[in-house]
Amino acid sequence: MPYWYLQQASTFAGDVDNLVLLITVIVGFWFLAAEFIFFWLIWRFRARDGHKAAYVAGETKREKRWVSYPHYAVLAFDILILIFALRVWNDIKISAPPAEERIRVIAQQWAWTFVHAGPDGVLDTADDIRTVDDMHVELDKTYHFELHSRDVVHSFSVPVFRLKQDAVPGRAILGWFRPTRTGEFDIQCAEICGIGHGLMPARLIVRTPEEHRAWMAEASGMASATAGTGLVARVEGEGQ
Ligand SMILES: [Cu+2]
Repeated sequence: MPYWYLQQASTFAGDVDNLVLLITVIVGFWFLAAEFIFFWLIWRFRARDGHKAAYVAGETKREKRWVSYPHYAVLAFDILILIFALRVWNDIKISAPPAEERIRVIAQQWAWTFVHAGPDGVLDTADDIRTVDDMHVELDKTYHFELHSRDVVHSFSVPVFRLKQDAVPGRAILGWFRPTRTGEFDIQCAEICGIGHGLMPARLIVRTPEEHRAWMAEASGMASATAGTGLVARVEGEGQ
């Protein structure tokens, strides 16, 4: 299943994978069963000497069972999948645990800008840290992200988090995640957003609290060193 080759790095990644596994098992079992019955019928009712072919219109109740019973089964399994899917959807997209920190994600053709709260842990203060194409977060901390787009529809996709959210111009879309594994992972725009869409990846870096603090100290130093040179002013000036 997906997690055999793709790491899980958020609290809800396992729930998404289990849902995919549930659907795969249900669909896989009935796919194999249907193929097995299909080939068995072909073999069982093959042309043989002394047997005349019958014209079956499928009009009697007994004959219609081949259609109606699978219909009932599809309905029952759909409801089962829906129950699990709504639970997972609610946990990821509808309700969110309280935020320990907020992070702003800004998409544009064709780059990602991340606004980190900085050492004080509060967004929109002087010590905010802006980066382009790399997002830095702390292990086991609940983040609320605020997703913006400066131009067209993009999609913020973080496969190891099993998180995907469209960015819509004019809207600030809220979501959450809580990293559960340190390391460097892929972020990719998952919405065709123009000719450079394929050139819109970014990196996610999850660190332990100590390493994260060290990164913040270094990044804050760099920001003040480049302040006034115009190097970062271009990105900062564009706001949300
Ligand atoms: Cu994009």
